[in-house]
Amino acid sequence: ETWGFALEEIEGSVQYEYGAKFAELIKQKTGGAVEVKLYPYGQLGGLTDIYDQVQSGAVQFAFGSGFLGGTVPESQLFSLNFVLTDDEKTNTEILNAPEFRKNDDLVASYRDRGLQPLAIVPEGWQVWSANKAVRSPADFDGMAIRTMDNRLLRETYSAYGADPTTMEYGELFSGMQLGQLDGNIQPVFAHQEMDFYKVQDYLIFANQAQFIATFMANSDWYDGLTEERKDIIDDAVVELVPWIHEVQTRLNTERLDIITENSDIELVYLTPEEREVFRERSLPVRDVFAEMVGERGTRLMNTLIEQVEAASAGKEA
Ligand code: 6CS
Repeated sequence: ETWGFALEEIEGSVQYEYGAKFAELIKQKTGGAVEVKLYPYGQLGGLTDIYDQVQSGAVQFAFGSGFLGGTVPESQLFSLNFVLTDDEKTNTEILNAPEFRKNDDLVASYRDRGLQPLAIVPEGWQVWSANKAVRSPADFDGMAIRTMDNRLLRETYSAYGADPTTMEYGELFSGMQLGQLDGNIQPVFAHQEMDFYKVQDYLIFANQAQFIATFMANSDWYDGLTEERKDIIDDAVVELVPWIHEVQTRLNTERLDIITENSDIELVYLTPEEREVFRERSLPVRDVFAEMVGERGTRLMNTLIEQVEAASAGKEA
């Protein structure tokens, strides 16, 4: 038996590493009865084609991130800036605790669209790239920055003073090279493996948000699995939470070294005061989210905010 797993990223990426380890665990736990076949980005078309294929059951699993907003509007929750803590490990734990990962509102939002969410996978901080140093909203003025295709990101970057532009992942390199785009937003590993850093002069670390993807299955297919198989998948997903956190932090660190060794790109780290200006600008976008998704999605956002507050209080105590 073979299960197909569509990735939004190429070989060597965080999603690929996750997929490869998931395949290994599934093979082991099913005694070799199940092979998981990975389809890296590009093999099944563009990003939204991936979501169509998991919805139709052409593949059993997929990752969905920023472009998933058109399919599962509530998933734009993971595009909100300055909602999670400043600690990546804590965020990974909050998002994958049963209280959130198995939250009724979260699960229902995906299941309404034929999808079963299985895990929430942070892949590293979203880092800006540009041809100038950006430290304030004034620096973003007139900048065509590429965002993934969802309204929440467009509203966020408009609030930051930029001109958000959407473009498919695979077209970004030439978009920047040809000057159609002035800036981009990616985790470090992606700036490196997609060669984006070669056509940009600055990497700007604002720690405004992490890149977060949902690992999901076709819900009809999932419902038809035996309890034993569902447990096998759940066990693998739980094992992968700390594992992928280690992998993504290591990959992002190593890739930053590759970038700095192979280019003259300048690294800019925002000060707490500079970050605060963007944080304040991001707050009204929470209301945009609430208005877009209605009661259920708003309740989910509030649940997440409460869990973040509880985790932060716990750390301080
Ligand atoms: O920017 C994008 O479109 C893509 N970036 C990453 C790091 N993963 C998938 C996503 O679609």
